[in-house]
Amino acid sequence: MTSQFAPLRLFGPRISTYSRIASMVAEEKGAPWEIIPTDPKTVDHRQRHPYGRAPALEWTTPAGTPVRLYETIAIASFIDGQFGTPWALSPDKPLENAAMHQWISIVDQYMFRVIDVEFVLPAIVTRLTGQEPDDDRARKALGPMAYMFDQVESHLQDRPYFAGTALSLADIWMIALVDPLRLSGASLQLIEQRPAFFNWYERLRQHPSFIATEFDLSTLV
Ligand SMILES: N[C@@H](CCC(=O)N[C@@H](CS)C(=O)NCC(=O)O)C(=O)O
Repeated sequence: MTSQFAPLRLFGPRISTYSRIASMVAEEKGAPWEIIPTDPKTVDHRQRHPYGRAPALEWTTPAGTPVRLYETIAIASFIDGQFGTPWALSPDKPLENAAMHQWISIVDQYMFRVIDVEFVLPAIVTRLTGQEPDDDRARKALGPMAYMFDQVESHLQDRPYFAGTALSLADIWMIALVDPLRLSGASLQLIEQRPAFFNWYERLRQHPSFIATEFDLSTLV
């Protein structure tokens, strides 16, 4: 079926965690999307994102209004409000909405640096792309990761999703971040050892929007 909308154009590397988040939200809301493989550090990309990060969104509404956004929370909120059932991924109960924001902030402020920058890049992406791995650096990240996963485990003990009873933006933030950890035995073990987290991880990995946005980690821009 052809969509009545032009695709959302997401500029960033195909393997970027944050581009994955934006595309998963689009998929979840039934919005057409495409990744335009882009190096975020180029002068050209700074026209879209003054801080040189990915993704940036370009789109034109059916009424012809141009939409130019950067920062994933802004892009995801726009998509959630604009497409499908408005705000279906943002709970309206105050405490659930607060939990969603709390976990998005935890991923953005604490977990992304440790997991993506200190572990996935040196231990996993290097191997997939034929570069020299930095296993000493990655090993140092395992302790902080275990601590962070203890917080996740404790939170998921009595709720199936991060915001409560239903999928929200927070689950999408988290699964996009932790998905690559399955490619290293040491990091996968940290998830498998935590039953509530592992149960959530297995459920999310079966989710249609997760499957539809899977990419080959070895294909860098
Ligand atoms: N605060 C930004 C963070 C986005 C971000 O860090 N993206 C990564 C790719 S996953 C990036 O652009 N990295 C390039 C760099 O840090 O130089 C957002 O929420 O969109």
